[in-house]
Amino acid sequence: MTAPTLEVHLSDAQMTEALRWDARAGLTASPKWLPPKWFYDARGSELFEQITELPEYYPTRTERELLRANAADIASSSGAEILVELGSGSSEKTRLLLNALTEHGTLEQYVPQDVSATALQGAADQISADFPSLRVHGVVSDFTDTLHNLPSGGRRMIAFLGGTLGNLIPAERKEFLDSVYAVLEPGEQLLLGVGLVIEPDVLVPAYDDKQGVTAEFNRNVLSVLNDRLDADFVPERFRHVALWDSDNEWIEMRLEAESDMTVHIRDLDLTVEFARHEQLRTEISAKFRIDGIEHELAASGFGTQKIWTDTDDRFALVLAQR
Ligand code: AVJ
Repeated sequence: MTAPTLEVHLSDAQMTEALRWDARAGLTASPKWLPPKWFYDARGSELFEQITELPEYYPTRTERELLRANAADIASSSGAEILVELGSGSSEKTRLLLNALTEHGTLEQYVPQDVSATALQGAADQISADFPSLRVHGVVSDFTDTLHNLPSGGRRMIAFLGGTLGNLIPAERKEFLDSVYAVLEPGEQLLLGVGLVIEPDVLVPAYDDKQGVTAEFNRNVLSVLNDRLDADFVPERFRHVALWDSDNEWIEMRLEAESDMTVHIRDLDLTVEFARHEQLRTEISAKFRIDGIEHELAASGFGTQKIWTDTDDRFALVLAQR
């Protein structure tokens, strides 16, 4: 086995700089917002792993079952030599794909990418140990600006699983799909995992679990600001809110101030006032319809090769080709 290599495009300093920019923009806006990528420090990544095991959070296990049932089919529809995975996190579900692609005999290299260096290092080490013939090269970066540094020298498939595409608003999704299309060669592929529009009484509890793990995950973004920007948020004074926006067909997570509050973001020299019950938007998680996602892919030039869905139509794997 060769040890995995790790490439860091997002230094700690760049990360802080990006956070400074986002925090200033989002916390001085009305309504206030923060981008979801800041959930994932070591603690946040750990909390997300806990979320994936909650009874209410169906996406991870549904996608895992879809991958398990269809990995061989995906592998034979692909023939990829390099698997690039955006937002790979723990790479747990990817093993199913890696198994099928190595059995299929084509795969040579796995390139997991994530914003969380700790999650990535752990995943890269484990995958390397379990797939000794595979070259593993991890990339620490923001997926929206990683695409320029993609490895080449083999037929590539970019996997973007877990429904993370839904964290982008439609204009950002268009920009993202355009740039994926631009870096791929004709015949190369994109494998998307997307949550589908389902009944709100299944959807909402997935983002508002009984044990309160999602609430803690949500509030963790405030601890990230405290740690990185020397802010003085008291996370426990914010209530977790998850709601289904039926017009936009997305889940929105917010943090609601329980009382009037003054917060200092010392590294930004910024004082932020919260009125009692004021809400800060921390994430959107859009859900898709099959014709909608095909349409978005086509608008960026992709052809849809194949779609797999679970029996309850809660989640879809979509294989698209440039
Ligand atoms: C990792 C972005 C796919 O949107 O379902 C889980 C993140 N947020 N619970 C999602 C999340 C709240 C998750 N993604």
